[in-house]
Amino acid sequence: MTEPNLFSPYDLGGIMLANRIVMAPLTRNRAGAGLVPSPLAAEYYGQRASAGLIIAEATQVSKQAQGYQDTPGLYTTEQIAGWRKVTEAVHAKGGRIFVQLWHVGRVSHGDLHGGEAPVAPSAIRAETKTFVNNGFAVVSEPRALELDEISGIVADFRTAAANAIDAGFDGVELHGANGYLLDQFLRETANVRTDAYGGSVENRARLLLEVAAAVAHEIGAERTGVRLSPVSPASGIVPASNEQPQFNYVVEKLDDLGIAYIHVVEGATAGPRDFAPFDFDALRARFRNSYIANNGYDLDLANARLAEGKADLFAFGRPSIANPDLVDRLKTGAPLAQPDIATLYGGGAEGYTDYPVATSATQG
Ligand code: 8OZ
Repeated sequence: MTEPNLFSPYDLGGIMLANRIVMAPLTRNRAGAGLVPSPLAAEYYGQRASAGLIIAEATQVSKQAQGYQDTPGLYTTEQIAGWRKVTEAVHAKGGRIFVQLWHVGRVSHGDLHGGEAPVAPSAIRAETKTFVNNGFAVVSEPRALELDEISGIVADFRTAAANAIDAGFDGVELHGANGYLLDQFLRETANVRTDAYGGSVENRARLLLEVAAAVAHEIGAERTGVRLSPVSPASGIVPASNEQPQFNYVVEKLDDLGIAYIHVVEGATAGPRDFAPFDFDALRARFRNSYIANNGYDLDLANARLAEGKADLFAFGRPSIANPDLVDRLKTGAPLAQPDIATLYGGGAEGYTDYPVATSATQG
């Protein structure tokens, strides 16, 4: 038998994927009124259903979880109904789709919260901007979450995961990356708490692990994944000096929970892979289920890492935007289109559902 490659089927803990190519979660800021995914979202994800797995864009678990204008939610009946159209479009084409659940924490603006401060592990403002009122704005000063508020955040993730299954998703990915709430708790540069949720490797990991356990209990560990970005400076997070022991511990504990996968941004998100020293193989070695690798992969690097057993699945972000037929293009060697930066965030069909396939002969 020939060795598996990027185009070989894959058994993701009982969910059969047609290939090893994953559409990474991508924020597009096109939700409609009530932060409901629009009918265009169903068309957009349906067009990309030949990926082995789609991970739908970061989606709020609550109103408090929002940090940007027009990003979708999964906490109202209308949002669930909107997402159901998306999952039906993908499943009708034989695809599989998870959704990424997030709480942005401090990466937010008071204008999204009736003038109230966004919440964070500690009252430390991130050096970053967000997109609100049709423009970029410096994020607001956050307030530290009270200890008795934390169980409510865990419950919001659990409810949103149940809603995701109700909406027809095959599973959920918890956004533990890119400087958002769960990542903020992991970092001694954003979390200076002195209670059970800060002050040590174990304590900083507690919220992420409680959320993962609650979601795995609610929908099944085999339908639960977690995204991590150990050295990424995304959204103003400052990687600390202790990332390796912190993330080794997190992954050991996620392995104990038996979740389906970890999805690791290797290097700086959408930036250099060698941004900072970090042993990603040490995470892989600590995790028995699937490892989704992300950041700057091309076909050759992905196949090389697959052959070495360093990863099982490969998530492509920007290439998935401009190439609805990414799988075919990688297979045939057709050139990859580049996304139009001007239409990445917000707007309608332009730069969203109007990217063409390479040739009509390869349309599925
Ligand atoms: C780009 C713009 C807004 C949000 C991430 C969810 O970096 C995001 C995001 C990306 O994970």
